[in-house]
Amino acid sequence: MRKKAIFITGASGEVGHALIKKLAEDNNNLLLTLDLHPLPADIRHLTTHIEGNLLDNILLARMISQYEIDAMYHLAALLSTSSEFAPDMAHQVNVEGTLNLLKLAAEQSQWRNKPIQFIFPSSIAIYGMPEMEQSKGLYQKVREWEWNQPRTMYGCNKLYCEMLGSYFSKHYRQLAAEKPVAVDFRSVRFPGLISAFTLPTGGTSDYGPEMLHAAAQGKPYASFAREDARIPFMAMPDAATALIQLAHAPAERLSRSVYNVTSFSLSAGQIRDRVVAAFPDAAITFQPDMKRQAIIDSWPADLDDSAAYHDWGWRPAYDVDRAFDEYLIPNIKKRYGRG
Ligand code: AKB
Repeated sequence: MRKKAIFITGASGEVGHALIKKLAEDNNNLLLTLDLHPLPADIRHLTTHIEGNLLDNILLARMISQYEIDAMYHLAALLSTSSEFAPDMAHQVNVEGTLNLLKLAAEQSQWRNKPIQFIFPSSIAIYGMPEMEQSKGLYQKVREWEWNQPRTMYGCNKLYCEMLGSYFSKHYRQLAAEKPVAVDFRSVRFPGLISAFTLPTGGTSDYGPEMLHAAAQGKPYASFAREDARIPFMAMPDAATALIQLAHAPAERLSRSVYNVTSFSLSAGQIRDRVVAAFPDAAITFQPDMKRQAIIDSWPADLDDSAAYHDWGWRPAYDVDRAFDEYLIPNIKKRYGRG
């Protein structure tokens, strides 16, 4: 008899860390995780972990022979800066990996005559605003269907996979004699994420969390983003909540397959001010990398997440004050022994 499980890819990453903790709060959830890397020690006991590649079909087949997967949270991805340095690999991981899992979810939905849930984190990187002064300044809160012209490999990968997911949930095998049971694909577009417990690698919104963690460790930090660079952000616990809340939303309430979610919009200078207020000895300077800055400039200053609010009651628990004063600063101080 196969064991029922919730499957999480990219489990060793930042979102995986927060999501595993949150899902494990419910004892009924049996978690099965996959990543190229081992899990951080503090969450190892919460899940059955497989170290492996999501492009390894033999490994996936073996997994399916042992587990009945009800939901997949497909987090594995190369982030935006890393993807620019390794675009072929980004396409393999971000697109081929997703397609592989969508096919698996479709096959399992058919076998079990029941839609498998496929929860997919997308990103503000799917937006691309060509002329910062003319578009980013004018269009503050961007809606889901606007400015879908990414300028990064990662943004292209995410946008295409949103479309693939939607295709698998609506039209996959549409010409077959009998249309098979479809995958239940749902996606959120995340802003930059900030965690008190983990640091991102290879993203372009990393200057926010890097600034904060460096200051807490008493290390100087030179931001690769300009002081006035502005994008939306969200505290990591809200990212895990958004994924789970969307997974639990009744299907009939959902008017879209992809939703913006966000919390607060800050410039790099405003993040610096909050960091300095908490760590007065912080040595933060701005030494913009114009190439990475151009990517930041192409992302919207803020997101309109009203569709998520209307359809499934999305509201971040952490606005900017709660995020810094109640979650980030106290936990980071504890983490680095700063009082
Ligand atoms: C990145 O910077 O690549 C990510 C993202 C915005 O999706 N944090």
